[in-house]
Amino acid sequence: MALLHLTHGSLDLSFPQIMGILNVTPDSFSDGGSHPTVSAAVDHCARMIEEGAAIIDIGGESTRPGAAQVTVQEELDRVLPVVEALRARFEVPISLDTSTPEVMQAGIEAGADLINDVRSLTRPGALEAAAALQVPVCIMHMQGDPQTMQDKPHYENCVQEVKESLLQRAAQCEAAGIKRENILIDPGFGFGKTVSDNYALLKHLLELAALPYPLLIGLSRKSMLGAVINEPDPKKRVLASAAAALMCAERGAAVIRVHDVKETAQVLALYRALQEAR
Ligand code: 9MG
Repeated sequence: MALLHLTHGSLDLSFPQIMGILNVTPDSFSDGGSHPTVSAAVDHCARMIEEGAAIIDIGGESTRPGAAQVTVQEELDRVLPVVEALRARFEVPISLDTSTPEVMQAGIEAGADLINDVRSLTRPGALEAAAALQVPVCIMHMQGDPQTMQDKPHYENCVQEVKESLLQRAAQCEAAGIKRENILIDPGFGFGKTVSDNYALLKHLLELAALPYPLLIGLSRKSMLGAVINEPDPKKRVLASAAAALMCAERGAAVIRVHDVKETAQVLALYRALQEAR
């Protein structure tokens, strides 16, 4: 049984686990500004835990193309009170969606368990901070940076290049002192990828799941879904998100990062029933 050891409990990765998204940003692409107070944010987490989230991912910086830049202090002011309040009320594992070393340090001290960095610990000081903290990290593939990544993504072979890039970055993390059992990898759906790149990655996800690191996946409400179902409003992509989560579970995802926990838990219950059928 693959277990991810965390300060607050552990995650059994032998079956896909749900990571519930909590954006404490005013401008996130699908739920920006939904939680105006700390207490509203914690109530939303309570609902996600009740619905089946095994871990909560808290982020204070939007990575939407064109999103406003935040200062370190702004990010700390958004994230820390929620981490503290959530930790005071629940034992649930908490993930920090951040690229900022100061937020990693303060967030882990406030009770978070894992670092989820879409920039793969490339900001100055991030790799060293994560290694010193000795907590699990999720490193994600992105071509370019959030401001420009969707301008002209280009690959000769997206699946191969994403795989090689993740393996190379994971090796650098290990060389910096992060334990192999503390590294998760993520192909970064929508981060510097065309719609067809994203579907190639989804189709060949098993190749990434075969690598020696658990696979975390985020495609909840993303535009790759909207492009196929012709739905411009992210909030109306719930059914497509749940279906995509099921596809990821079937292709070896260990953690699935979602907005819609209840619907995802339902499809994963079906998946479990199928897995356990004789
Ligand atoms: C913060 N964030 C937004 N999308 C994401 C994704 O696909 N994966 C991970 N790990 N984090 C994400």
